[in-house]
Amino acid sequence: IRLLREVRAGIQGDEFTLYYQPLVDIAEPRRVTGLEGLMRWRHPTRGLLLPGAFLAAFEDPECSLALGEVALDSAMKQMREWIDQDVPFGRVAVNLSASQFRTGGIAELIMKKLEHWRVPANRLTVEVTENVYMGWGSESVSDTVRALHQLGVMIALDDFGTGYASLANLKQFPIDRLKIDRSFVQSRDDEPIVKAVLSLGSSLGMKVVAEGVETNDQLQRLEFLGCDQAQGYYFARPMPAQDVAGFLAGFA
Ligand code: G
Ligand code: G
Ligand code: MN
Ligand code: NA
Repeated sequence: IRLLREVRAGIQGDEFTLYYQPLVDIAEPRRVTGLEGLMRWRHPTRGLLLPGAFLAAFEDPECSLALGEVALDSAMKQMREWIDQDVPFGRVAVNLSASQFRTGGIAELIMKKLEHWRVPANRLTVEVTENVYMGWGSESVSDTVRALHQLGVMIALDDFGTGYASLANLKQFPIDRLKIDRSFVQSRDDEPIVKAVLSLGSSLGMKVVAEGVETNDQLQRLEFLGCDQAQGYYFARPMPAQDVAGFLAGFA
């Protein structure tokens, strides 16, 4: 409760910002196809905080909405700047929690902000976890996902394999990308799971992203298995926006 109060004050004080981590095509040429925006809190006394320190705020109805707006605004403002400067960032993915998604009007909010920042919808990806899909019996959530998808916003299913999505859900809703949770990517014992997700993705026409790739060895395996994209410390840690243009220029 104290946390929520501090988060609200931090939003007022402009203390929240996005860091960006690249997503890379595994097949040659290894291009950066997009960035995931990850929230950071420049806390006045505790330094730079990761979402783990304020996860509860993403599930509080009021705070989560405000944080979602911060994330969408800062991502789109940044995309506008990069577009104007010809920075080849591809797309930017914004994470939305179940709570942010359940609150009605998120599709309208996103449309409004795309218009305001003059960012084409196909530059935006929305990442949702499987928990969002628990509400997918409910009309509003599926309508929202469909509306976004129809606009051209890409829908990515985050942390895939760790949550509650049923295979029926997967087929029923317009999901463009599956992101394999890093726990599976990093454990050699879990390679059968990685293979299963890749085969599921390929039969359902979804590209698959491996998260948490830290070593060349992991990358080689993923390439051999036919995984589409990778994200992880092997390529880059999440970085502040001002480092992105330099990173992209040096990436080859
Ligand atoms: O760096 P990392 O610690 O950034 O992120 C930890 C977790 O927090 C991840 O599961 C990520 O999806 C989540 N997360 C990061 N930024 C946001 C955000 O802006 N909104 C929501 N809802 N979750 C986020
Ligand atoms: O949205 P999601 O749950 O996928 O959040 C990604 C989280 O994973 C963030 O906390 C991010 O900082 C973290 N992350 C990204 N790449 C790596 C990696 O290579 N290794 C580890 N351990 N964590 C990573
Ligand atoms: Mn994510
Ligand atoms: Na993830």
